[in-house]
Amino acid sequence: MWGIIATWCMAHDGVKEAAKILKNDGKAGEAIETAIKNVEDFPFYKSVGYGGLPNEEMEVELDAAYMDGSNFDFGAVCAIKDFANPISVARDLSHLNENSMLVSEGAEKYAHKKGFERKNMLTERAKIHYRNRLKDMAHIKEIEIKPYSGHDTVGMVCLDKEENIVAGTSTSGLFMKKKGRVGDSPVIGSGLYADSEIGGASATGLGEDIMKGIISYEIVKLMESGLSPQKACEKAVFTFEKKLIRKRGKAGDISVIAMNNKGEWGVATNIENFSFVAGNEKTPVKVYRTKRKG
Ligand code: SD4
Repeated sequence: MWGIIATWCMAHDGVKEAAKILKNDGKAGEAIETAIKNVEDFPFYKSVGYGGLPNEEMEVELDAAYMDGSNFDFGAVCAIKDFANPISVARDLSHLNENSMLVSEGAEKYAHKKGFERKNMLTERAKIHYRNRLKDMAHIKEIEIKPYSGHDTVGMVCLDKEENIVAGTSTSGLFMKKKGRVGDSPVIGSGLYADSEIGGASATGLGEDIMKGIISYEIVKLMESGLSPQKACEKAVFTFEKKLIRKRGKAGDISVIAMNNKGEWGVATNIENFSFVAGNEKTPVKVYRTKRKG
């Protein structure tokens, strides 16, 4: 059985490409990198790669991570600038035993040395969004930082025919974030987790809250205890949301996807509208739209 699931409908074309690879006996790692690069390369997605919305200082700082559930290879880049495909750098780093998570200049130096494609990731369109936001902000006292709704982080879980599970993420993080801010997406256990003996999970939403719940790891552990991917996603999101509200009076946006090593998938969200793309050997890849249930 092969299968793939990804956050947000923007992942559709990339997931289709990945599904072809998986169908033709390709590996989960290759499939996920291909799919995420497709999203990173498209200029109109505002929260990932080229065209991603900038930080307070009008710089596009990107986060990405890659985890191979068969051998626990893990690599991540945080706040990397001027490279076309952060996911590829993260995947390359994942083969290292040490130094596999690099930030800003360190990540850029590594990517440059390894010959990854350099690119100015700030588009004219993103500059317009930035300037408009500055104008809006002139009218409010405090900077309000919100994930750019509807077009968010790409998170993916992929299962190949050899039962390897790989998870990956890529994001420009929150629009107008502070320089150097890192969210959940490149953080193991939070933005993503994969264990081929069980399954994988990934999250999108307010990174600061997602990290407090180590939510992707939690989902994989719940699947290990026998829960279906769907039940595991629901339990992780809603139990943690309740806890956040108990402790802090509020909870940020949290949406999650998961797939087990049989190709069964699950999703849960605490927001009004969440879209995802999924498919497996038996069910063709398509976009699904879901709502908060719980
Ligand atoms: C972050 N979780 O940087 C990412 C952003 C995101 O929906 O997923 N937005 O916090």
